[in-house]
Formats: sequence, structure tokens, C-alpha cells
Amino acid sequence: MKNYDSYQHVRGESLFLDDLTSPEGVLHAAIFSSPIAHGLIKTIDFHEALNSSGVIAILSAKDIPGENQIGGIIPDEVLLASEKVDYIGQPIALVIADSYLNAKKASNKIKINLEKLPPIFDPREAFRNNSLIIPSRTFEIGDVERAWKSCDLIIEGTADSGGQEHLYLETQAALAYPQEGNKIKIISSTQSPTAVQRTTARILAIKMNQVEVDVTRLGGGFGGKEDQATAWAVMAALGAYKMKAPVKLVLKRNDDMRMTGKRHPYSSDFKIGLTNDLKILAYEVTFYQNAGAAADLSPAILERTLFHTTNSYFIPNVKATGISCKTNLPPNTAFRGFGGPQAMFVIESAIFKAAEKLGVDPFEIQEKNLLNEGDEFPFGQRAENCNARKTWNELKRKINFEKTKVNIRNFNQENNLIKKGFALMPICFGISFTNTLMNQANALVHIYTDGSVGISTAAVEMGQGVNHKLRQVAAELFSIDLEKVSIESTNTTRSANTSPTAASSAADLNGKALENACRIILDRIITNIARELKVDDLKRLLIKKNILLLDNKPTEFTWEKLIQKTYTDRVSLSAQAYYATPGIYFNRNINKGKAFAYHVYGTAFIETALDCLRGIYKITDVKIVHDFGKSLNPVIDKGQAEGALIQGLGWMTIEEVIYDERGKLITDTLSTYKVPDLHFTPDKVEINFLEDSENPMGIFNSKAIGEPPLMYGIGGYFAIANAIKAFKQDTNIDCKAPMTPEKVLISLYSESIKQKPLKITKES
Ligand code: MTE
Ligand code: LUZ
Ligand code: MOS
Repeated sequence: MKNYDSYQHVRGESLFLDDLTSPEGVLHAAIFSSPIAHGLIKTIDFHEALNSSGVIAILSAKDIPGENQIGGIIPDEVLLASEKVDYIGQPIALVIADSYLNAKKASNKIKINLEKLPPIFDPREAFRNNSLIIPSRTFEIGDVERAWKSCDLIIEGTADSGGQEHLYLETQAALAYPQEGNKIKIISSTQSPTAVQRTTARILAIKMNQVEVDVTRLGGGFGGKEDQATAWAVMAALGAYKMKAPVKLVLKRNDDMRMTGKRHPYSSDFKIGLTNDLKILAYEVTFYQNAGAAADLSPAILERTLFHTTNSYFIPNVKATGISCKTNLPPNTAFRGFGGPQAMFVIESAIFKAAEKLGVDPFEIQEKNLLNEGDEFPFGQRAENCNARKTWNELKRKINFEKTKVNIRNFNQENNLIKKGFALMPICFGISFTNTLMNQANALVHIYTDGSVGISTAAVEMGQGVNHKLRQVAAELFSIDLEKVSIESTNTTRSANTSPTAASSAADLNGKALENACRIILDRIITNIARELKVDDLKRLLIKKNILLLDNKPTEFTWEKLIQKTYTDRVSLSAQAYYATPGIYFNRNINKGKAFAYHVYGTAFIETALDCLRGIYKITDVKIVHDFGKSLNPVIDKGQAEGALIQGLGWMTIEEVIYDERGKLITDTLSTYKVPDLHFTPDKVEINFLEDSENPMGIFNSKAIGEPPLMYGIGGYFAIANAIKAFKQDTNIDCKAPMTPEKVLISLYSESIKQKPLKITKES
């Protein structure tokens, strides 16, 4: 069950965009971008740059034949700024030269004159200035106002989570070729080939059928190429279209880090009300999302935040308001979890604070309020096949929780320098694009006359193993060797009007479409051979392990012979098929509906060891019981769970995106932006598969895996908080992530760095 991509990867044979053999006469592009966070462009002088060695052209907004607009959800973002700039790194011009170095050198010679305007970087300040991307939205269930009266304890507080750099190994990249008839072909490192196609057509004022987008694989996307691969692909296309020559655009790492958006930082206010027996009766929360300078995917991300307000808990009275705040930072964008993690950090913070006040452990409140079968989410959907408690109980059993707790307590009594801390982290993540219409996919299958199979779908391979899973689906349905099946590049001429590979649903959606296509061909093959063998009941015929069986006995027809026969009889060996998730809907006027095909559940135990002298910590031990459904490929799925966990832990602990007071990213290299490495990785990570989990909504009963395990990482924050409190019980945990070692050290020893105290309006 190895992911077949791994052979090529480790041998350096996989072709990423920058590895492709350059076409004859290829030109190279570099970006000239805004040096200030907010201002008006007065004059630009290209003169010296144009005379620079090797420069062929400099393209700016006036060279765009169509509409200078790349906004996907809201048309609020230009491809190239011409009058106003809204963040540092915003593209203004495309310098095209005979080499990248010459293009880059020339771009440094462009002179720009700007009139500065006051920038805003803080989402709450943006809110006060009414600088919003969309009107605020509220999801509501029950009646919080009435419920407060029945609460024994009400706590209010603030929780903030930071941004996160995607750090895909392959930076943003595209290569565009002019074709005959005003057509254009783009090879792009994108999760959304159709978005590249649509936006190119808009920018160049041509039709979508004049644009072909092709994607072999991505060196990682993590959401950073769901929307934000588009601009670079379109710029390469613009260059190729105007120059009538191939144009390649590959961002250097620090340009990529500076110019692209990240996970949205959120600042949130919460109010949580509990009864003395630890039932959460009411929860009110306001999310201030730092959207950056344009909408990008922010409205959809904000919506997913609202959907995940209560994580895996049932709370009868909830009022959740989301506010998308426009600031002068690069537009923030999709990142694994898509707003869900931000919501879940806030409810976990609220529970942590309530536990502190009540003098209980957070897990007691967590356990008491876990979702049960049939419980209603604030958006009206009910929990079905709910595995929240199952994974929780199974995990507690697996780790011998009572004993583990005692061991940690004993350790802390005996040790002054190192303190251990732990947290339990349950997750519940909805699977489907929250925008119902996006839940569709298609597949095209060809069986060639030698019996080999070629598959095209909308799925983009970015390391998550979707290609391998799709191969498995076809091999299983035809009952042939995996080696006979190959996955073609993702291409808009073979797979049209596709949704991005996102929302963890690529294997679900494309797998089901592929199943439909395979069944169509299989049906034709069997019907045809039944005629030949004079068999009336088609059920007597079955392909098994490359052989046609009749009444379970092998016939002379191997798969190859069968395919030859089908072809000779002039029966089509190709099929195109479609899948749309059934039964989902969502009414945005009342914010109610069945938005998700299903939920993914799981629970993690996270343990940390904190060095109380130096403030550094190690996440020592993670044990998880995760609901994979019937895993399509346990090796790939386990890898996804591990990768997502570490990425989530990084977000909560050591990864810190910092902009200076002018809005300039100062963490724009790997020496200033710290990501988890092998040393950071917990010594022990144990991922257990929840047994007996079925999922009729997934392909072969599997469940989506890409994003949900990231949210286990949130437990890392609270495990460290727990260790800090073991060192100094009265430390104020401010619920601001990331919990960097510097911050830990300060909180261990500084009295002066105290956040404003919590407001407690009622006490038990
Ligand atoms: N795994 C790897 N190796 N690289 C990636 O870029 N992206 C993640 C996840 N796992 C990613 C990854 C994100 S954000 C999503 S939405 C899913 O993969 C998308 O793929 P899927 O729908 O096939 O799970
Ligand atoms: N993209 C999107 C997503 O457009 N809608 C979603 O609901 C979503 N969810 C997760 C990741 N990407
Ligand atoms: Mo993933 S954030 O849906 O690309």
C-alpha cells in the first residue's frame, strides 16, 4: 500500500513545475510590487528598468486586454495595481526578460512615487472603522439571553490565534504557452485549475474554451494554492499572450512569503455559561477575522468558522457572529481547516477558562458536553453516526487515562525544573464544501486496447495521495492490478467546471465520480461478453483478479482478452461520469440546513514536558483515536493524520507570523519563521483507527482525512498551559496563540506582563 508517488519523489524523478524542460524561447518574469501598505500611486517610471540588460517588456494594468479583476467570491481584487495599493507586496508590474535574474534586476530599477495613506493592520480597529469585507453573519440556536439566567457561572474573555505560513515546498509557479487561434495553455501549480482558466479568460478577454490549464502535481498546497495560485498563473498567461512566447513565473521563497496570504489571524470575544454540574448552557462568541486587503476566500472561511463554533460539543444556546475585517495585509486565504481551527481554539479557550474558575480539569467539562447522536448543531444539522464519545472513551481506555493522570501528577510533585502538562482534544469537522454547489466532480476513464487504464478527474495531487487512492478505486472496481491503472494530469479540457481540490473532499467527490465512470464501462463490457457467451443473467459473470469468471469459474478471458474483445465488437471503452453529493443544502438567509455530508470525529491526548528554567518545551507524546471510516489506504491516511497533527501543533506553538509597524513581513525566511522539524516532532505519535466506523457518504465507506487531524494540534496549546500551571498555579493563561517559548518564559516569570483580568459576572 505504498503511495506510488513516493518512489519518484525519493529518487528526484517527480517533475514539479520548475523541473519541466523549458520550451525554446522561454521568457522569465519577475514581479514589481508595492513597497508600502496603503497608498495612492502617483507616478511610475519604467524607463531605466526597460533599458536594463535582457529586458523585453514591462506589463502593467493598462496592458490587460480584459477586466483587471481576479476576485473569486467578491470582485474586489485587481491583478495589477494601477491607482491604489493596499498591502506591501501587492503586484504592480510584470517584468519580462531573457532570464529571471535580469527580470529581477530590472524590477529593482522601477521608480515609483506614492502618496501614503494610513494603514490598518488590526482587525478590531478595522471593525471600528467599518472596514469590512462583507456584512457580519450570525449563526444562532436557542436563546442565549434567556439561558444566561439559568447559568451558575458565566465567564467572558478573549482568545486570539495567529497566522500561519503554508510553506509548501514548491513555491507559487506557472508556465504559459501561446497557442494558435489566440488560445493559451497554462501549466500551473494550482489546487483550482478551473479558477485559473476562468480568471485567465476574464483577464485576457477570451473565452474559457481558449484556455487550457494542466496540473501534474503540486509540491504541497495546504490551501495556499486554492485561490492564490491563480494570480501568478494569470500573470504568466498575460505575458505569454502579449509576448507571443512562453513565459515562466516562479516565485522565490521570500517573495512567495511576502506576497501571498496566510492562515487568517482571528481575535475573538467569548462568553460561556455553565451550570454547577458542568453543563455548558450557553455560548456567545464574536470572531474578528483579519482578512487582509481583499476578500479572496475570507467569506467562505468565516462561514466555516461559524459552522465549527461548538467543535464536538452540544450547546443548546449559541450565538456566533463572524466579522470579516479588511486590513492592509496580503489577503489571507485557505489553510488546512479553513477557519474551523480558529473557531475551535476559541471554544477550547472558553472551556479552559471555565475549568480554571471552577477548579476542575478542562477534560471534565469537555467530556460532559460531548455531542451525542441526534444532537443539533447551531446551523440545524443533527449529528448522525456520531463518534464523538466513542473516540473519546476509546482513547481514554487506550492510554489508561486514570493511571496516566496520576503518573503526570506524581512526576510534577517530584520535579521542579521540568513540569509535565497534558490536554485532551476532541475534534469534529464537517465534510463538504460549505458552498453546496461546489460539491460536484467528474471523471473520465479510458481503457486502452492493451488493457491499461487512464484516468482523469478534477483531483489535484499535492502530496495527500489522492492519485493513489483513485488508482485503487479503479483497480478495485475492475478487479485488476494497480499497475494497470495510471492517473493523467489534471486538465481542464478533460475535466471541466471543476471545484478546487480542497475541503478534504477530493477523494470523496472524485472517487465517487470515478466509480460511476468505471461502472458504466464495466456494465458495457459484461453486457457484451454475456452475448458472446450466451449468458442471460449478467450476475453470473464477474471479473476477479484479471480474469472473467462465469459462475465463479475462470473463463478463457483474461482482462486483456476481454478488453480486446470489447474493442473488436465496437463497444466503447471510455466513459465520462459525474457525481454530486446528495442530500445536502444550506439556506444562507436563515443559516440553517444540512451543510455537510458527514462529520469526522476523533480525540487526541497530548503531553508536553516544559523546561521551567528556559521556557522551552517538547511535545513528548501524542495518542489519537481517529475516525477514518473504512480507510481506503491506511498508510496514506496515517501519514495525513501525522502531517496535519504536526502542522496544527506548529500553528499553536512555534510558528509566528510577524509584520512590523509598517505592515512589512519580518518573518519572511526560514531563519525567522520557525516551523516544526524532526527535533520538534513528538517522540511518540500513536494514531489508532476507530474500529467499526462506516460511512456510506464516502467512497468505499471511507472518510475524508486531509484537514481534520490538524485540529488535534490545538491540544498542544492547552497541554503547555497545563504544564505552566503545574509550575505556577496562578499564572494567567491569556489564550493567545502561538505559545512560543519566549512567551512561555515570560509567563513563567513576569508579573508585569499580565493581561486584563477576566470579567466574571456570576460565581458559583
Ligand atoms: N497533504 C500534503 N502532503 N500536501 C498538501 O498540500 N493539503 C491539505 C491536505 N493534505 C495537503 C495535504 C489540504 S488543505 C486539503 S484540503 C487536503 O489535503 C486536500 O486533499 P484531499 O481532498 O484529497 O484530502
Ligand atoms: N474551500 C471552500 C474549502 O471553498 N469551501 C469550503 O468549505 C472549504 N473547506 C475547507 C477547505 N477549503
Ligand atoms: Mo484545503 S484548506 O481545503 O486546501
